Amino acid sequence: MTPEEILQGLYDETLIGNAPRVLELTNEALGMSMEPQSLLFDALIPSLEEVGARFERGDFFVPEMLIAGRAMAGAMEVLRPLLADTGVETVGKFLMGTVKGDVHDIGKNLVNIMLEGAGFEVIDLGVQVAPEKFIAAIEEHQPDIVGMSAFLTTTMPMFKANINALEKAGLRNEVIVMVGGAPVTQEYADAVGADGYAADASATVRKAKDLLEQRRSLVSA
Ligand code: B1M
Repeated sequence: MTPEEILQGLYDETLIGNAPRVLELTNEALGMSMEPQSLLFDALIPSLEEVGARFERGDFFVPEMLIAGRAMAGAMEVLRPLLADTGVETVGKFLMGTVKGDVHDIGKNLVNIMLEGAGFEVIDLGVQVAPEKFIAAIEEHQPDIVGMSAFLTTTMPMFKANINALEKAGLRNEVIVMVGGAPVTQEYADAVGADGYAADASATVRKAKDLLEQRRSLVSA
C-alpha cells in the first residue's frame, strides 16, 4: 500500500469503527516509517471530526461514535510512546482530568501525550473528575498546572465549579488553571476565570510553557 492509501484506509476504517483494521494499518504505516503525527493529524483526527459531523446530522448515533472512538483509542496506544518519547527533561508537573459528568477522553489523552513529549510530567485523573478529586490530587501532587477538559456544553460549567472549589480550599493561587475541549473558547475560559485556554494539543503545550515561564519570572522578581 502507498502512504496515501494507508491514510485513506485509516480514515475510512476509523469512521466505521473497525478497530482491528485500524491497528493493523497503524502498524503497517509505522513499518513503512510514516510519521506518527501524520497518522494522527492527516487521518485519525479528521475521521473523528467526520464522525462528529455525522452525529450532528443524525446520520450516526452514539454506538457509531463509541466504536469510532475505540478504534482511534487503539491506534493511540501504539502511537503514544512514539509521540511522547522525545527524551526532553521535565519542565513542570501537569495534573489533568475530564470534568465531572463527561466521559470524553480521546482529546485529553492526546493533550497528555503531547505534554509528555514536551517534557511535562503528567498526572492523569481520568474522566468524570469531581471538584473534590481535583482538590485532593492538587494537595497530594502539588502540580504547577491543573488542566480541565470538557467536551459538552452541559459539562463546561464544571470549570467554574472546580475553580470555586479551588478558591474555597485556598489553592487557587497555588496552581495555574488551564481549560480546553471541543466546545470551549477563549471567551469562555476568561469568563470562568481560567488562566489559560488552548484549542488543540500543540497549542496546549505552547500555552502551558508560556504560563509557567510567566509564573516563574513573577516568583523570581
Ligand atoms: Co460525544 N459528543 N457524546 N462521544 N463525541 C461530541 C463531543 C459532540 C461534539 C458530537 C457532535 O454533536 N458533533 C457532542 C457534544 C455537543 C456539545 O455539547 N457541544 C457529543 C455528544 C452530544 C455526546 C453525548 C451527549 C451523546 C449522547 O449520549 N446523546 C454523549 C455524552 C457522554 C458524556 O460524556 N456524559 C457522548 C458520548 C460519546 C462517546 C462515549 C460515544 C465517545 C467518547 C469516547 C471517548 O472519548 N472515550 C464520543 C465521541 C467519540 C465524540 C466525538 C465524535 C469525537 C471526540 C473526539 O475524540 N475528538 C465528538 C465530535 C467531535 O468533537 N468532532 C463528540 C477527537 C479529539 C482529538 O478532539 O476531543 O476536540 P477533541 O480534543 C482536542 C481539543 O478539544 C483540545 O485538544 C484536543 C486534541 O487536539 N483539548 C484541550 C481537549 N482537552 C483539552 C484541555 C486543554 C487544552 C486543550 O487544557 C487543559
